[in-house]
Amino acid sequence: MTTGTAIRTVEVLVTSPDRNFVTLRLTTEDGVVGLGDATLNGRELSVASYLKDHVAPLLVGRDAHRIEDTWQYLYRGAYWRRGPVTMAAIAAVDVALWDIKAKIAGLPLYQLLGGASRTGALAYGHASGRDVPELFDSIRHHLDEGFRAIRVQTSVPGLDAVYGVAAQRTSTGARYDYEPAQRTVVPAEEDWDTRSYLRHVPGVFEAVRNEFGPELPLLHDGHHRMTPIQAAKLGKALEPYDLFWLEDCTPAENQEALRLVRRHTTTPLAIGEVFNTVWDYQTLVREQLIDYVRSAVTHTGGITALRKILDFAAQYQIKSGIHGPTDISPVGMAAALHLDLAIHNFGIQEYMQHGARTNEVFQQTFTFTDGLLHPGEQPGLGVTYDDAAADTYEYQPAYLPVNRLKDGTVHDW
Ligand code: GCO
Ligand code: MG
Repeated sequence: MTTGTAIRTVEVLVTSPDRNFVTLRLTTEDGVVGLGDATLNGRELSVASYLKDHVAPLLVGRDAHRIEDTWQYLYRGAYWRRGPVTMAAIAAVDVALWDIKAKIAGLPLYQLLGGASRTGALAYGHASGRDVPELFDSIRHHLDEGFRAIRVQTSVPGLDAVYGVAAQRTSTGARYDYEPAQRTVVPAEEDWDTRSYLRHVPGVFEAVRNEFGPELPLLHDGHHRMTPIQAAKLGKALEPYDLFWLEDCTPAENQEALRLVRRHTTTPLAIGEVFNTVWDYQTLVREQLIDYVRSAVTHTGGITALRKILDFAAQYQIKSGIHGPTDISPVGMAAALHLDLAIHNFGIQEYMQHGARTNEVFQQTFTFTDGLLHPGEQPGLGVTYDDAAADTYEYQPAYLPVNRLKDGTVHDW
């Protein structure tokens, strides 16, 4: 090892511009800086502690070039494998090391991953409405912004606030917008009724198709709320509207549930934003029960691990649909964009724009042109962290809501 590439400092940075973010910053003896995203929505401080208390001491003095070895060391060396906290921490280290390696090489990271396989990554935006006219306005607004694929979420009559719909009132009276995590000490509660949802959603997609025509790729997120038979029913009901995908139709833990869904519908299925290793995909990929892998770089152990998952999926013609909500920081998004550009089995990239304060903390080089995202040509990830801006935003407790059925039973959110 040349001493210059040994890791000299390990910093865990917590900031809360528009929301909470945890960032890992590694600096080598030569002064090369690498960033990694360790943000786990609603559990941010546990990853910060994992990194600070248990990982940082292991990194100082290690050769920053040894990415695979460091990954295996942190994964196998912990003995307690997997889980979102561990895998977000490993992801942050992994991405920071890739950032460093690419900077040392003087290349944008995608070049180290094999170079560009396309001119840019097709992105989808989030349109939503409390009723059909509001939804149409939101879709038009996204088309005007340049999006060429749109996720459609809608309110459901009789329910107060539904996941993914902007401008609703939350249980605290605040406006529910693009950011589902609310800055409260105790999670807000929302209400849910799957039968009302199933009755309402197909009509909304019919209206959208009639208004916007057959070409526009449309996506929908079921957000883990259906049983397998309910998901099968929805997939079948949506077939005439030719969805790009139906996401997270059932809770993700039970991979076998997808067999039942698959038997009944040709609506493409996407799953995996809450997964954290390749093992969560074993049955889904081998039995070809899904069409898109939804994992984030940030929650799946980084570029090293997600690349392996996507290569496994590629053998079965399953494509990527990397998770990109606002709770993935610009560092995690940049990592996703480099991967999107390089892999062969790219499908689509989720793109929820960050707010102005976040963009002030994280200076970025990505571009969004004609519906396509591109990570830019700066060596490394193309993101720098502005300490002065970040330090003005202290961590604030914020949680995703909890769902209850009408009779008070807790339901998947
Ligand atoms: C999506 C996701 C997110 C999650 C969020 C939880 O498809 O973008 O479902 O909106 O709810 O990432 O932290
Ligand atoms: Mg989702």
